[in-house]
Amino acid sequence: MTVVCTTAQKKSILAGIALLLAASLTANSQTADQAWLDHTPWRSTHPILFARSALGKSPMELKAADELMRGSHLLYGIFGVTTDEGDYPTAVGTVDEVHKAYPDVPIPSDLTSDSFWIGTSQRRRRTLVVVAGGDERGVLYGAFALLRFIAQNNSLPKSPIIERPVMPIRWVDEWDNFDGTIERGYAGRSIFFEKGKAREDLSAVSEYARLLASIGINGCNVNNVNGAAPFLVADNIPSLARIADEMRPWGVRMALSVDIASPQKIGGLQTFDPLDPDVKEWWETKVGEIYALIPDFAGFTVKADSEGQAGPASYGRRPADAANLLAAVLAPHGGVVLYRAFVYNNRLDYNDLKADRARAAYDIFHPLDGKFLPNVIVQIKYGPIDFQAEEPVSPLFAGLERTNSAMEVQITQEYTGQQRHLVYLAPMWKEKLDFDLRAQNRPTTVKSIIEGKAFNRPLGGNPGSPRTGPRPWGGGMIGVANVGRDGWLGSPLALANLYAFGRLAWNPNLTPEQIAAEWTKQSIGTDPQVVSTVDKMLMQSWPAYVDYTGPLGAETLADITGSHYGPNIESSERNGWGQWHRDEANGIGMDRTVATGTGFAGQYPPQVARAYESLATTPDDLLLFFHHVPYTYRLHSGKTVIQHIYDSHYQGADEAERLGEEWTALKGKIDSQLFGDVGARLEYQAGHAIVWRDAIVQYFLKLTGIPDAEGRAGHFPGRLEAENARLTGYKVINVTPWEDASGGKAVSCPAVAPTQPKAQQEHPIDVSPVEAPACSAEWTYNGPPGRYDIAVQYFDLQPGIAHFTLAVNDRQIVSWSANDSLPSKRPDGDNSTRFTMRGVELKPGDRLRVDGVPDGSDPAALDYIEVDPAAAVLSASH
Ligand code: GCV
Repeated sequence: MTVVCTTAQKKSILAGIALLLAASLTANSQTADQAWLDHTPWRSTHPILFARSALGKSPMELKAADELMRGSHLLYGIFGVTTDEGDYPTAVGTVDEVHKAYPDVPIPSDLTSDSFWIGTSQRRRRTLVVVAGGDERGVLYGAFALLRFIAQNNSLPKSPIIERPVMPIRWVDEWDNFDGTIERGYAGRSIFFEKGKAREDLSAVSEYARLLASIGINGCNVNNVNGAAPFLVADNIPSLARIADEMRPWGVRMALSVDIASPQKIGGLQTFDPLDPDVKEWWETKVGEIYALIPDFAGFTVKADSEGQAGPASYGRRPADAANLLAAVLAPHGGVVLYRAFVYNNRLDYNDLKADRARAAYDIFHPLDGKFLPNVIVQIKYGPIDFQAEEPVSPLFAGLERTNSAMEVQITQEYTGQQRHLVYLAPMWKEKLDFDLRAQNRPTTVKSIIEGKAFNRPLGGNPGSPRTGPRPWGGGMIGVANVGRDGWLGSPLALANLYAFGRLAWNPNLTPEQIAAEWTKQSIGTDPQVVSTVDKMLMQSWPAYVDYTGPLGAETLADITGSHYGPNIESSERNGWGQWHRDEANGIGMDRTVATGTGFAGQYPPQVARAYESLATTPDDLLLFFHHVPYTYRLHSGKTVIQHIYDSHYQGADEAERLGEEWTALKGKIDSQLFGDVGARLEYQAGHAIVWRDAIVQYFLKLTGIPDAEGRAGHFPGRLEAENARLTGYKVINVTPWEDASGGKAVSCPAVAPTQPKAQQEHPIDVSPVEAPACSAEWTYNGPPGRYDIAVQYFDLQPGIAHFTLAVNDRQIVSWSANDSLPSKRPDGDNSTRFTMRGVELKPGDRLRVDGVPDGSDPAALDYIEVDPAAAVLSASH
């Protein structure tokens, strides 16, 4: 029902609004639950409030109408006004419904599924706002698009907006386990599962689906691609159906990862051979059980023959056999199979110079091109290795001309700082989407391939029709999100990545800058300085991360056998995982040329292959991915490889520090809680960038023996090593890997065994935390008098909260707790952390002392202190 306000009613509402606006000033401008939908209000401006009017009664249309109300009220900070009292009558419905109700409104009649038209129409001094969808999902997307517009512009669109997504598959994947843990999740526990079943309270699932709908995401695969078999046990399907029920009103279809060995693991069959008729029958029955409870079930994601997951290779079958088996049983129900091309041998021989993990996806899948059923989509990670911060586009995109393909990216920042580092990934994704593979010697960007355009694959061969609803299959984008209960992604600015993923999957022609601005205006504030600063920070963050962790496409230098987080340069080498960079005393890089190397470069179409084959035409940022060169090799930039390594790491650490400085300039302009929270994270990041810088620089200095032309590597003015201090209680330890500590050594305060009185030993009680004595490290300051920043580099281990104090001449000036949750249980680059006390007056002869009190298994380990001339930078916010 549309309620039209009388003038008197309007006046009273506006009077109420003034009061409510004032009240809203104290409202928190961002909570993680609402993310970008908890809009920053356009306070003190005339509000645009919608009146509720869904023309249809489908759940998605009702949600669309509700969202317009809720969103417009939030935008203007108006609470307590009933949703029927808006100024703007709205018509929210499908094309047919709008045509019927308002035949004169010129809506295009060929709107396809998921697409929408937004326009206004003048009716007797009032403005009718129309949101028309090609289908119900399109209506919902249109409502969110209208709010997005108002959130940015504080006005209604002047001319109609018409949009349609270019890719039908726009999914997020979650790697959630049934026990509530999440593989590579950095935001707490699962919103879906707990203790082997779906959670009782699934309200967070609905909230998440709402966020997904607001950016056009239409599918969510809820479980880990590893260990998926238990999810299909018959007793579990009803609880999965509850999850699907929560997402359905938001137009998000549920999908599941499946273990191809399920018929054997949970079905009692002797085999899971994809060509066995009993196996097919098992899957048919299972799929029937699923669709009986989840009628809009989207389909299966498959990880097979990869990293310990079973696969068709066990029976000498190929991925197409497994994919087609599942596709055939899903097809009658409208489901699809996302078969992951992430199939490789993780027991490669390091000594075999021809062995190359990067080759695997193309070697395995290219020969199968054209052999997949039309509702199979091959899901290809953007690069040939594994979500690296810097790697080339996978050549497989060009290697599947007769097969649907989708690009898989990671929103969860596994190799890119795990949400502890600000790294806005849209520029990297965009670079991949825009990469021109020159297939068939003509322009073929990756985006044109996954849209189905490049190889004329109109969504799996079925062009669909404007009136027949969603086309059932085709290419797309998949973002591994791994959201959890801690603010979805565990860090406020990381939400920009989830937002950007959805926007790029909807329209890969958007620019990362545009998306950053959209997100900032909706999430943080519309003040021009806020928008330009946050956008600049976002855009700087990926290059900075590459700079301080890089270099030159060598693949990650993080600990690849453990956390994938801190530096551990040799962890990639001499094992079967194939993430090698082959750094030796005389040279570095993987020779992937056809002429002398693994031949990977030859998997690209000829023009690109030629470019990567030659040193002369390989871009600097991928040099070491394709070539093994001496450290003295000169880059296109004119620098030698080794000098680039030094320079980029110093530059990267400076860039990381600048991110914090830029944020600091927003003080008073944004929500204070957000300001403090992000400020502390950026300070941590700047400190960890130094850990990265120093690890890589000292490692390559030692390996090559080539000095840094700028004289920085190996020289740390103001640094006082803990192992050289006057130690009380502390013992010197060797840190592993050695490059993770300054000079390879640190000091650790030995744990004291808990002591219990004899009587209690028979009936032990919990005596933790242990009253441990402090250890101390003391140095004498010998520099010139002045004001200094004193950085203390320590290792923050889990579990346990060690305590530190810094004293000058026995006067304690600050103390802090090592209470972060960082990976690794021993002191290393995962948990090396910097605390900086700013502006301390020092004179020669002053005694500087750090006391460390261990706690549990955190031995208050210390690497060094560094005394630097005071800089007016970040405020210490530990
Ligand atoms: C789910 C990387 C991750 C694994 C992940 C795998 C994949 O190797 O480290 O945790 O497994 O990718 O994408 O399947």
